[in-house]
Amino acid sequence: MKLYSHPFSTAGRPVRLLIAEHGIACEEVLVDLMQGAHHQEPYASLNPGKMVPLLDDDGFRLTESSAILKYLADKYDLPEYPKALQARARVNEAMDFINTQLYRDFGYGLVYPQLFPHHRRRTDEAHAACIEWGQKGAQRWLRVLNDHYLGGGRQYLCGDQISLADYLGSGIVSIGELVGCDFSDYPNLRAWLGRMKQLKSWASVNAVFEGAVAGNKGKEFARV
Ligand SMILES: N[C@@H](CCC(=O)N[C@@H](CS)C(=O)NCC(=O)O)C(=O)O
Repeated sequence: MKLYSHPFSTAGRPVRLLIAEHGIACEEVLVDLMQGAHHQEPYASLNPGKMVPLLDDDGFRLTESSAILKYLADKYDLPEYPKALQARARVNEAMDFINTQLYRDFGYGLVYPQLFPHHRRRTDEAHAACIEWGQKGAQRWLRVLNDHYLGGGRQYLCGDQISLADYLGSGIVSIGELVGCDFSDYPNLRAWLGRMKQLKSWASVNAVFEGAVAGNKGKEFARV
């Protein structure tokens, strides 16, 4: 089995974390996003969407981090994706919430436009409006995570057991650290992220990402 990804990738880090935590035999293939390798052959033909991650399980190719996490959990019978109907529905619910509501405003509205030149809007006004919109939306969705998903003393997004939603969620929430978010307004979320960072593989999986966080320290950004 091969995982095509990049160590910095928001969508790749949750998959790499799950693989590392469970010691799943999987070769990591670097797709050098910084050099545009995802737009070139041979990768462009493997994934017409030209994004990472991509899992190749003996010729069965799968994109979308959420689908890859679920596939691995089913294949290796991992407890992070419960089989009971309603428990599984809760995990799916949280993953969809994170991947749509939260990621859209937090990642694509607030964080990425401040970091990546190709996310810059055409005019300064349009750019500022995008960031303001993303910031407001992100605050709303982070509040839901903090008060609802992680309210009532819950340790993880779907209760007291870690699930795939925590893997996906910690990959996406942590991108706020690239623009200096410390999540002090969201104490349950902050504690949960700290809990995820205690996983034995977090540091090794996220080393490149944490390097980028350190490199942005002290810079001015709009944050939540
Ligand atoms: N919905 C996809 C998103 C994948 C994605 O956004 N990948 C980014 C890296 S985190 C990428 O490949 N970006 C390349 C580009 O934007 O050109 C998933 O969850 O797998």
